Amino acid sequence: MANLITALRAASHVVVFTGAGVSAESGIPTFRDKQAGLWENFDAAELATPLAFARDPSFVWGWYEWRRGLVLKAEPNPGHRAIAAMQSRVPHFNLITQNVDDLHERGGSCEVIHLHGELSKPYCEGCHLPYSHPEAIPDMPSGSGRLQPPTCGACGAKIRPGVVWFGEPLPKASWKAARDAARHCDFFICCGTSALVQPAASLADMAMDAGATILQVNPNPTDLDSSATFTIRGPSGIVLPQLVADAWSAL
Ligand code: BJW
Ligand code: ZN
Repeated sequence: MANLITALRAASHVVVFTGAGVSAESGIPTFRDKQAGLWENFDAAELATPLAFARDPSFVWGWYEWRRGLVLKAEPNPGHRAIAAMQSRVPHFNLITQNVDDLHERGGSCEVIHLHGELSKPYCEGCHLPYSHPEAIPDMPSGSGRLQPPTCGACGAKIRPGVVWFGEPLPKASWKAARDAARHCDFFICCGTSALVQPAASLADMAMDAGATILQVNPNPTDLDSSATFTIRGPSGIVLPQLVADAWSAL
């Protein structure tokens, strides 16, 4: 642990790479958790595909609206805040997230690199025009969980969630920014992700190849266990604030 703190303090470029586990303590289910209520018999990975939306748009749109409602009511947790605090303590910092919520931003982080899109940025599947959600928190879809997606005012096509589904490319600019950050950092923190989904998970390998120290924070084992320089087994809402306190409170 002393070596870890020494390396973190000495780092000139820190990258934090987050996944769904960071928002778990805010009440947002992780991707590979069992889904709740109406969606409990569905695998999230099967709903997050272009094919699922094409086959049953109102079911998939209902699922995303339910999740958007959860996020709107959720608050950032101490893990989000610790990451924001880190940003002001290191010379060069990047936050890369796979999460589609805005809890990092609401927790005080800025210039967040979103690799898998954002729930708050739906767009037209036909002409790609952005769509603005109504202000109000969506009512939980009742009964079947279905909600008809809105249609585009310009071309009439369906509005789709502003997220990256399986089989779709990551947003070019975000992916480039993330790769550049991973290849140039000297300390890479991988937090709350199963590190199963590509190409995002390859960022840790890029950082490793560039010689960075890799710290993993996760209560459960992952494929990164064998290659990370350090692993702290625990929830990010506890581990990250402690890490910031240990590294910088005495400065
Ligand atoms: C805690 C905690 C606490 C719990 N504290 N931790 C190479 C090999 C094999 C397959 C592929 C490959 N390259 C590409 C693929 C295919 C595919 C893929 O990776 N499949 C895998 C399943 C194998 N990838 C893609 O399709 C990607 N696109 C692509 O490659 O395009 C190529 C292309 C190029 C050009 C033209 C066309 C195509 C796109 C991937 C998009 C992923 N999208 C999703 C859905 C987003 C929308 C939505 O949210 O609905 O993104 S899938 C889902 O997984 C979501 C997440 O961001 C992502 C990662 O999940 P994450 O965050 O790691 O969550 P979990 O649930 O897996 O893990 C949570 C972790 O938290 C656990 O470890 C817990 O222990 C931990 N935890 N509590 C800290 N308190
Ligand atoms: Zn349109």
